[in-house]
Amino acid sequence: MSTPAATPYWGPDFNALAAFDPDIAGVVLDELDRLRNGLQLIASENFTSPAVLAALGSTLSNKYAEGYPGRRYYGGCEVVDRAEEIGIARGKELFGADHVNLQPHSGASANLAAYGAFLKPGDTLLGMALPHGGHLTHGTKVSFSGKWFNAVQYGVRPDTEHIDYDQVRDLAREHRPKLIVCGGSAIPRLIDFAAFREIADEVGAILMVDAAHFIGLVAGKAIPSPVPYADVVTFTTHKVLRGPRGGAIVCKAEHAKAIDKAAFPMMQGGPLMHAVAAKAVNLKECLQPEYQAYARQVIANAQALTEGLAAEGLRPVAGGTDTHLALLDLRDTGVTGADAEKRCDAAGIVLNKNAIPFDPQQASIASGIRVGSPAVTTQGMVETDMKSIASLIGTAIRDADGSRTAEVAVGVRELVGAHPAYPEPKRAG
Ligand code: DSN
Repeated sequence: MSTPAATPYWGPDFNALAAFDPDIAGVVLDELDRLRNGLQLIASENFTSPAVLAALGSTLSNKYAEGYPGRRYYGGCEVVDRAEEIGIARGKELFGADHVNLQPHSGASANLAAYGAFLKPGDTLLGMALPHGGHLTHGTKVSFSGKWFNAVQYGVRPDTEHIDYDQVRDLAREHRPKLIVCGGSAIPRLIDFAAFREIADEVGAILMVDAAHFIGLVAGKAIPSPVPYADVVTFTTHKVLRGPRGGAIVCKAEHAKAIDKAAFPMMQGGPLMHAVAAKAVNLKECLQPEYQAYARQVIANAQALTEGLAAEGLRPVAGGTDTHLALLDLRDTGVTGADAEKRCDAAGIVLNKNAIPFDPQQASIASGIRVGSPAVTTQGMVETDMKSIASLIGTAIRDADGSRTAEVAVGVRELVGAHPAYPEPKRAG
């Protein structure tokens, strides 16, 4: 049998994988089945296009390209240079940005690079607390951000569950952070970037926006952009944006050198050039007019889903959503987030338990769930489908003994059957 390395190979070839490694081919097919047969409502997930997947599965994966286009530490980079240059140009155009770095392997890596550009160990950063909707890398004690820096945390107001800008200002005045970060993973409402800019300017801090969750909505011109306000914007490329799994950074020209040096060589070695190329493909997709329609529909769907869930007795945190995600307080139903996640999962509805602000439960149980519309919108679902999904979730959550799981699963199959995420794969035999 020929080894994969000896086989002439130029791109994705599922038959080669199936012939050589049926175990992993089976995993790939089963995961495709899982995606096709369930409702994917994880707010941070989406379905990438075949074009993005083709770039990801290409021989660009073979190339070491430490450095930046035209300034590499390896020979033979003249071809992959083109992928990075094209991607950077598209990113600048899409976001109106001075500078783009497509090399971070992930959102956490992008954040580490941004901190590395501006902070030294022990410096103070002000970020949103994870239990209020922030992110691990915004100063949580278990992450490098809370271990290496003096992390001060703000949250939301108890009455409105919107970001408490008075608290942000008070903490900034008291602690004089070198960097303020806004953004997070469970913030349903728009963030007031101008307010953050004003506070950062008052205390002389760098303003970093972690736009991972909502950068796709910015790319689709469906919500305001943080780029004019922030010194640096970090994001992942695989959420609403719909690109490959990975990270990216855009920043003002004056910070370009510091950001590039922090991404490489401070924080990473060789970039993943297949992922960089896939990011470039995705950025081209985002420049198409259809993408703007997609971004608007993502929000319309999230709002319809939230209204439907409210009608099922689930309380929308912060009163609703302006974005792609909603956080629902389940306490009126008497069901925990963990149980709700399990019951939905049993019927093919994939979502996650999530802490709500001031949650009386521990995070592994949680009083809430988080739902998002990016993936189902990619499938072509619209507001009426969201109402059906809300009703299925309501039924699943209240179904303590599992007697209605099969009925909900039928409803799920009907929806995904009408809007397949990907074509049905051909299985051998
Ligand atoms: N884990 C991601 C999310 O689900 O929001 C954030 O990093």
